[in-house]
Amino acid sequence: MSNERHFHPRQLSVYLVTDPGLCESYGLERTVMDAVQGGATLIQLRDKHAPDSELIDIATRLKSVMAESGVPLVINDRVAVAEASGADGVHLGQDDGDVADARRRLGNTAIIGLSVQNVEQLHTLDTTSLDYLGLGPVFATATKSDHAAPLGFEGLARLIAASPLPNVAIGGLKAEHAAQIRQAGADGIAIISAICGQPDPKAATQELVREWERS
Ligand code: TZP
Ligand code: MG
Repeated sequence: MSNERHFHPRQLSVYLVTDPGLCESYGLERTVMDAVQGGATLIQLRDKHAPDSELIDIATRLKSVMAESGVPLVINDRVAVAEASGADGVHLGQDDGDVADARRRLGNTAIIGLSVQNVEQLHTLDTTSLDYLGLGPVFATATKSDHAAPLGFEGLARLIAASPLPNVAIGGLKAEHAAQIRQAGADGIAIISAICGQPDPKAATQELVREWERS
């Protein structure tokens, strides 16, 4: 097998971030599989509270049900969970440790993303270790209680213009925002509540994909 990096920005198009609370009623696995069938291009398993052992089990199961789809699974924050579950990579925040260390541990083919909230943070990027950036929040959102000041479309466009890497926008985004997010130059939209916790996550994903593709 090749050891080359092979991440493609198109994999960011419609990016589902899971939330244990919002996915609860419909079921996490079912939500993820419906989103994959609806056209989601990347899944991030995000759970700030579950112990590693539980997340490893969840991630291993998700990897197995997602195997045929070819859609990658990345783990929020925890490199050890990605290593132990065979997930495709990690998504780290500014305070989640060294991206170079994550690259060393996960290898060249892993997908590694980093959250960025402002232009200053772009100046400290380790671009050789990273595949993509998550930029946001675009809007205020109840899904992340401690989020930074919202960027709005203009702030997002400024951040993207200064960004040396493929990027996905996040924070309060819905299908109706797809066109403006794409116009701002993003490679994708990352979504929690407009998929997770919707009565029909597959239909919600299909609508996001449709709006993204036509804009
Ligand atoms: N990072 C910035 S905003 C956010 C994260 C994880 C939450 C996005 O959730 P939603 O429900 O799509 O606004
Ligand atoms: Mg984090």
